Amino acid sequence: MDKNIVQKVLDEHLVKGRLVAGKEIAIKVDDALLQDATGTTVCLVFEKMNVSPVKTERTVVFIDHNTLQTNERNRNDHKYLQSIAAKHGMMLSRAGNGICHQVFMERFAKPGKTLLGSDSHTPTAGGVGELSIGAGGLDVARALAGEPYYVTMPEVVQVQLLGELPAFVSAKDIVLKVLEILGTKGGTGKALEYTGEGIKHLTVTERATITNMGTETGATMSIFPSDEETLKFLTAQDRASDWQELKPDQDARYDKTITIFLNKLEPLVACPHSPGNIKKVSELEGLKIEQVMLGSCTNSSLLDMKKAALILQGRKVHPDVDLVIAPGSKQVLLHLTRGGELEVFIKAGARILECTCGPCVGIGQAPGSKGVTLRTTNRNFEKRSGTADAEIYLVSPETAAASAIAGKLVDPRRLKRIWSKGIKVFLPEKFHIDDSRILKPPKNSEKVKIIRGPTIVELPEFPEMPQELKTKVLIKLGDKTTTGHISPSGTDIMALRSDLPEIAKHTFHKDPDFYQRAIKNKKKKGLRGIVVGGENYGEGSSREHAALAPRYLGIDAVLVKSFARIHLANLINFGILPLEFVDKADYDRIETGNKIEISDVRKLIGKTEVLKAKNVSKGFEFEVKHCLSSPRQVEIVQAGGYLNWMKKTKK
Ligand code: MIC
Ligand code: SF4
Repeated sequence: MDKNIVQKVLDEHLVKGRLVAGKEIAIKVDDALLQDATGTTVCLVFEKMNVSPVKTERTVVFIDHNTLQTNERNRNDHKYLQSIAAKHGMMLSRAGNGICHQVFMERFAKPGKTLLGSDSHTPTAGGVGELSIGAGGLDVARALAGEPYYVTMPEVVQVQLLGELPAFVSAKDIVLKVLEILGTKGGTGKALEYTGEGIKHLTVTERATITNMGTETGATMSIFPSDEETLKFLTAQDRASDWQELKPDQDARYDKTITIFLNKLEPLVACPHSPGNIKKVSELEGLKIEQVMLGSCTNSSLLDMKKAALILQGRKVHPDVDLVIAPGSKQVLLHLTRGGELEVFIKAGARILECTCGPCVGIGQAPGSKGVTLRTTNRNFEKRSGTADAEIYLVSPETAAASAIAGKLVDPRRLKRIWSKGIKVFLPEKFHIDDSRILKPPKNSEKVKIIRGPTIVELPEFPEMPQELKTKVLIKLGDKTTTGHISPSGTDIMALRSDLPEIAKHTFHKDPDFYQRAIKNKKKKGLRGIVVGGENYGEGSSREHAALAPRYLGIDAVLVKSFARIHLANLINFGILPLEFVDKADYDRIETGNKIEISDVRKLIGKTEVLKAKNVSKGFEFEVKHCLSSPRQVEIVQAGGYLNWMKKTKK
């Protein structure tokens, strides 16, 4: 049978199951990516598995998120990660070397391989043709221990790109169009495979912008073919030998096709507070802005930076605007230095930041109250910038640069007055290669001592699932609750990722009483907690603290209208029962404080999907279904989480 790219790569890596959409499969993981904010938990879990060295072919730990070091915590994490990487055979990219997805694309991604990363934007490497998936830290730890990755076989959606982009419309606008079509839920359970003659006009880094932000549709992965362009990029990175051709067979079938006519696209913008809230830039022109940020794993490549530099050349950033620029990697920064673009930025009045995630996730450069910030990043969730009432608009580098000069949102096509055919920038035939900030594990790893500062706290043990579910609704949330709502980002709180008791205090931070309420409930004998939510609960980041912290606070179940993929896996891995309403109207009949019970739940989840729940406080019964899609997942939740299950099954 003729296969598409997703089927080809998965078939080659299949360990269990059949490639039937909706069914659980297990695949071999070739490469793994960790970043510091999620990586400490990956490593704490990995240590409990008693395996060494890691079994993946190539594993890279990146220090790119928590790098402000406003107290000892960040640096303690870095030292722990550096020593544990050396101990167990992982590479480590030091702070300042670049953002994980950008550096992985430059120096590691290989067409046809599989990559699992403890960061939701891991699919970025799909721009090079590596089949890459973002996952919770526990799943990544298991991959390091040599276990296959279990995932639901996605439907494969062909995204056909036809024609060529008009002047001043860019790859970011393509993926914003995909978001307009699919929304932030439409990609759930799907893989987005890009095809069509329009692809050949896109460089690898432009493709990576598209695969990066496919995550915002909820898609499991996004992937491009590996072709001449890919070979050109890998050759320029001195990695031509990593290339292999990867394309769909002639009569490959897809579950669905989306066609985008590139010639018809125009600059788009994702408005607050969702990446799916897409409008045309031309409709919003004139919106006053106070900050522009160029960077993040979506748009920090050399190509993006060069385009912005060309627009800014000889011009000044508007006096009311802060333009902050974070190049994606040291490699990018070096080229900007040599090519003179850095000077252009400085003369234009930009503020140059370190090559890290930074403002993208609220680590520095928070806007003022009600501030409007225009960013080339991928997420604009409420509060993500660090300012509660700020508004983030997501745009292309062209729109960002043109607007920084104007002091308001402008359609970059206005620049056709200067460049009638648009701007063209070229990538070097050979990139400057310097991997000296990527540390390789030493040969004598037995001598390496793991540096465990006092802020690196062991994970606690969790109890098994009780026979009966007896819970109180500790919080009721609406649609699109992101993992950021559950466990926030930003400098102060992300610094607590290796200290569960501390970070747990910030769970559901919008409700300042939540923590105390949960602690009080936890002390009551025989009563546990339940969280009630709406559609796409847990969208956004892969951070497992959004499951781990509620678990620590005595939450046994989460009952929602629907779940986002990675968060659902995290709940199961940490032993929280994921439940969905059978009739979504029942959501309206439940309030915070209600007591919800399910009799004999532990036994029943192994027998039936639909369960009878009782709202004891209001005296009615309703149906829920559990979201455990295999006997293995049932056993994991019954055991109280993967680590308990592992101990039981490996005895
Ligand atoms: C994000 O973009 O939200 C993050 C920060 O990179 C997260 C990971 C984390 O929370 O540490 C992600 O995308 O998974
Ligand atoms: Fe870093 Fe932002 Fe990319 Fe997350 S989305 S990896 S915070 S740059």
